[in-house]
Amino acid sequence: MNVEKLMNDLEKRHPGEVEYLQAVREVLETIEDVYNENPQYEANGIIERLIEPDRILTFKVPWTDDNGKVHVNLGYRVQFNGAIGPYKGGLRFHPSVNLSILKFLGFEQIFKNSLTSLPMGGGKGGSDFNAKGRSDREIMRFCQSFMLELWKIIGPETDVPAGDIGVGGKEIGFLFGMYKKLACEHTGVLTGKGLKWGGSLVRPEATGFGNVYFAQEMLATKGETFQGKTVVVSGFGNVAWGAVRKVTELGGKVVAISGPDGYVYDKDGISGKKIDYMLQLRATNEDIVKPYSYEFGAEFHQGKRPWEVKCDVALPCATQNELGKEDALTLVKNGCICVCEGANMPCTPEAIEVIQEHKILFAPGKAANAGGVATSGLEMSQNSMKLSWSAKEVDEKLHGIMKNIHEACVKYGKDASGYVNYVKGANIAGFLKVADAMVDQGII
Ligand code: NDP
Ligand code: 2IT
Repeated sequence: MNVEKLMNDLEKRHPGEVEYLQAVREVLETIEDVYNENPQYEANGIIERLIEPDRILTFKVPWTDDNGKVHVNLGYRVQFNGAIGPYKGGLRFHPSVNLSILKFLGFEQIFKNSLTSLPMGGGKGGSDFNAKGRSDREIMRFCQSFMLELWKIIGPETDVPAGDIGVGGKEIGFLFGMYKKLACEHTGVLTGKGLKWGGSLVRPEATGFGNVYFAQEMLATKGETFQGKTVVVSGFGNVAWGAVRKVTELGGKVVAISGPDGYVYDKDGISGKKIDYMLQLRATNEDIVKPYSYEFGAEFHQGKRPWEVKCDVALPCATQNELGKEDALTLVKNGCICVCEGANMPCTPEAIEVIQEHKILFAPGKAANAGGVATSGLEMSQNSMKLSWSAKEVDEKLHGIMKNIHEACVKYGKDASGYVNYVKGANIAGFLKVADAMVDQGII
């Protein structure tokens, strides 16, 4: 494999798709040795086939607002790789959505889903729709219009979307309702469904819980636990909420959460009803975290990121490239011992370099946030069997999956000095299974 040639060719084909190119480069650089040691991969053109999606559906999404005005958004579904199972991955509704972002997310999803050990291929979709300030009826009409196109290429055995930024239980409900009407069937075509109509217990908190289970395993390699640790979390959405809950349960103290408007510093720790309040904040559709500060008398730092707060553990749970080199240097200076990504690709490559150089524990999202999609996989199993597991059963399975992913990262990522490069470990472990499946299935 010639990484530079592959990257040059990819960049020529897809100029300006920076997030996608960033995600591909990281994988190529870490799997290069394993790839070259297995000549069957080169012989089958595995990497050239893996870095391009199987197909992309692009469509327009016209909808009418409450005043009768017509709006047109763009909708996408990227079906990246289906070697080990139906395409699986979330839908993101956010004004910043474009093909580069969805391709980076779909590409990462291939390895993440492989790591879960469940039979799921990689995919992602979404729209540049902005829900901020929109009424529920407007969101409903948008979701219905979106599904009017999407339903043609999804199905419980072909492609199973779920939530991501801007898509939670409410949107999944509207999307499911429209799919059901169009397909005339009630199946597990989406995950993250309501508990009364096919959803799985623990799915809402699964990404955050899984992230903290993973961090717990990382800390254990150093003989550490969450007990008494100071933790900083970014974001205040689905992932952040679950992470804050689990850290608190394990005896840690979360002192900061953040939104696009800035961060909140609560020296007493975010626990109990303060965590419930995070859900209320999110549900307002305003996307600001500031109101937390007057509700609970905490400090609010306008326009700032939370990484300047001294902490033992950092959990970036908002969005891609939100933690840069300077932030990483600040974390190191303040004695942080573990950075565990809850979001997808929140740390820039330069930040990861700083963290790894200082031999601080670092886990990439594709390993450490896999609990969300893993529990989606468990929801699919329950839907297929037409039964529901208890919260305890799902949580135990989730916990077991996160421990296994950690083990796989250690197996493929530990270097001669004993330091675990989780980025390398996750990429290799995730890649091998998919690559072998592609070899078995022929060049198609
Ligand atoms: P939410 O929509 O609940 O929260 C996301 C938060 O990030 C919002 O506050 C949002 O604010 C902010 N945000 C989004 N895009 C940007 C941007 N470009 N710049 C600055 N802030 C931004 O999403 P989730 O909690 O579901 O997702 C958070 C992260 O976790 C994402 O990276 C997602 O891909 C990842 N993830 C989610 C999983 C899930 O099951 N939901 C599973 C695994 C990973 P605003 O809209 O104002 O920008
Ligand atoms: O990034 C992710 O893994 C998700 N948004 C969850 C995907 C899913 O299918 O549950």
